[in-house]
Amino acid sequence: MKMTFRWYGEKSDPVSLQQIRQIPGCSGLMGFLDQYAAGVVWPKEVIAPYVQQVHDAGLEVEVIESVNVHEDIKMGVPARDKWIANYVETIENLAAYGVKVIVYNFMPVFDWLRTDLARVIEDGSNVLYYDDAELQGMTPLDLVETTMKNSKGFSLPGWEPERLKELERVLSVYKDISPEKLLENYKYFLEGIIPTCEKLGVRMAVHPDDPAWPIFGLPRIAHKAEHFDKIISLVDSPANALCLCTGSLGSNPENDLPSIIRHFGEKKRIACGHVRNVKFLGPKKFREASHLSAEGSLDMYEIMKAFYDTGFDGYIRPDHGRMIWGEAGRPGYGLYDRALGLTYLNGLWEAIEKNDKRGK
Ligand SMILES: [Mn+2]
Repeated sequence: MKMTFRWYGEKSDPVSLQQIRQIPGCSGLMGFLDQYAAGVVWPKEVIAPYVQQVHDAGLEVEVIESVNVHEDIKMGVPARDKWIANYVETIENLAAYGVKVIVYNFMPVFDWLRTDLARVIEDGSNVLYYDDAELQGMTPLDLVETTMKNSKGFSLPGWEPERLKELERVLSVYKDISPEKLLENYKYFLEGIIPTCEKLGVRMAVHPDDPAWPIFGLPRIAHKAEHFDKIISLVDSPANALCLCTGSLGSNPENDLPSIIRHFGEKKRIACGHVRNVKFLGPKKFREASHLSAEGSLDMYEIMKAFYDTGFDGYIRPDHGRMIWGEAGRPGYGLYDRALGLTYLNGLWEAIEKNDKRGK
């Protein structure tokens, strides 16, 4: 297992590479180039200096996140072939600089979603928060405006302004797209990219829907074990893998994380993990928490043990943290609480590994 840390790049992340380098037991990044809209080819001329900069800081960058899938691909319209060709080119360009895992999602229109980006909790810190009841009175456009207003000037992955221009038109197209149809479009996309991944030794890692249920009546097909069984069989290849995000899947208490990890871990279809905790507050209502088991609703020991027991040798990173110690930063992506989370997860792993090697 390699422990990593998400970084948004020099221009849009207040956290520096040197700070990340100083977190004990962190081997590298899950990196990101945020200047590109979905569908645009990530050029080698930009990837090369980015990777060099990370290496110069003493870190690896074998995972890249948020290579977003163009809406035309998800909607299955004829223009998708062009976007798939672009996607293939981005995979080739990333692979040329040592990238081994690409994280993406197949959520229509909306990426991850919260109704409050800075909910103050008992310890005085603030966290991301979701209450489905609050969403009921909102239109998708209301939600976008609120999220933009509360993002403190940082762009949020999946909420890039250029993606929002055509929001209403796109929402109306999705009225005629069933989950089955979306899955067909997904298969078409995978058939277009997986042969290249296999050739280059790259694994695609699909991120679960977040939260783990449909929103605004849009089809969503990646938020429970049965969904991922279907997804990995669309194209049956080790390159068609999962990014097991415990916080996203864990937003629904019906998702038993350790058993889901064991199920897909045994099939060797988990390429990477985002590991964090959430605290259930009611039906379709949760807030985020520190990584510690005791402070949320998920059992982080059992989660890490499931990874360990299935021989997981991919990448893990802490995920969203609280905003603590007066830090100002991108909601969920401050340095401090994620660094605490990382060392905690490393501590769990060390204990699990040593116990195992002693035959306990
Ligand atoms: Mn995640």
